[in-house]
Amino acid sequence: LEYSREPPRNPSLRINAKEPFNAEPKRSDLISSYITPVDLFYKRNHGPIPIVTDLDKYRVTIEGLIQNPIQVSMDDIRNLPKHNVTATLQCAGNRRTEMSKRRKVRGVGWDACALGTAIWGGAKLCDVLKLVGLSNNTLTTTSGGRHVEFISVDMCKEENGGPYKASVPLKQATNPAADVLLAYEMNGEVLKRDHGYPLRVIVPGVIAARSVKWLASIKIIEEESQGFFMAKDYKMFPPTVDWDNIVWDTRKPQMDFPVQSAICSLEDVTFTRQRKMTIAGYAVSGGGRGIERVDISVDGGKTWFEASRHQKPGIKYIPDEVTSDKWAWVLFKTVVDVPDRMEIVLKAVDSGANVQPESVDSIWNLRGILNTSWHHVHVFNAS
Ligand code: MTE
Ligand code: MO
Repeated sequence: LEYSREPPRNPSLRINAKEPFNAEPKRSDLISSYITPVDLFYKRNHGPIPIVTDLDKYRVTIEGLIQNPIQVSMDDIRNLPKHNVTATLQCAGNRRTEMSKRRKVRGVGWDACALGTAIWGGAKLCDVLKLVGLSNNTLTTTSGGRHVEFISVDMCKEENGGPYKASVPLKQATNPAADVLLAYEMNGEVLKRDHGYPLRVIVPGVIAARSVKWLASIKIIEEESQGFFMAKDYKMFPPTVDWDNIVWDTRKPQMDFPVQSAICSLEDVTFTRQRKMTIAGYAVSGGGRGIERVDISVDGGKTWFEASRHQKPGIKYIPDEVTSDKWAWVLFKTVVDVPDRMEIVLKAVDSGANVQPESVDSIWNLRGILNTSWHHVHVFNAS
């Protein structure tokens, strides 16, 4: 695979793997704004970044278990109603490094910044699928299609040089309220190559592995995509399953991500000379479940208080309101006194009253996905 034509990147990113390029922003950079600037948005790839040069010739094929397959151009997509959806994308591997410290897992190591929030602009997939005669909220096509597969143009080692693939249920793809997009803009700008230029899928509330970049075709299929990243990766196994006894078919592909939070104003071990300190970070949950509460402890988890949280100014959480921030994180902040030493612990609660698990042990899995355990930071006062 050829890595000589990669796009320019912000040098402040922390590189976790060079080829394919995998990088995340510094913790303090991640929470410096509610909307993550494109150059600071984490980048997660499985091959070289494709180059699409001739937009006039670019077509997305829509085929499979439907009556009339078609090809749509970029103009066709732009002519559909445009929607802006504020959504947090989170890699399932976020906080993997921490999980691996407990017991070794396989995969690219990530700190706590393999996520970001952007305003994605594009057409709703449900509107695109109307072009092939599928109406909203379709469960199955007349020829038995129940899933929508997205196929890219990039080349991945895991697919033996073939393209990256993933799928979502047809019911979700044709549901206007699910806000699944074919996005051509990120934060009001033309999508950058790193993030899927010219067109990518955005599946809000779902692990970002399903938001396929550099979209080439859409296929209506019977069962979930058999692509590597659906069938042999990104599945949540119990701690007892290891590489010698794994049976991939026994689990469903992971879709929604669970409630997550992390402290980003501090490193895991922090030395300070100050008497007051800001604790700030993010909390986010999948499936459109908003954040209900962010709990902080400064005594290792014995006592807790609630941190103030803020969403995008002017936006309130309105259930079922398409343009609300139900797909996006909240940022939180609190100021505390600093004793000689303290152990800060963080956990969030979502609108479904789901709470993060206390320790990594109960959720450890061999691929190191979905580490949502309580985040701990140790502070030592050197004054
Ligand atoms: N789409 C393609 N075509 N190729 C990829 O390697 N990686 C997936 C997803 N879509 C991937 C892809 C994964 S695992 C993640 S976490 C997100 O893209 C990362 O999106 P980003 O690089 O825009 O942050
Ligand atoms: Mo990912």
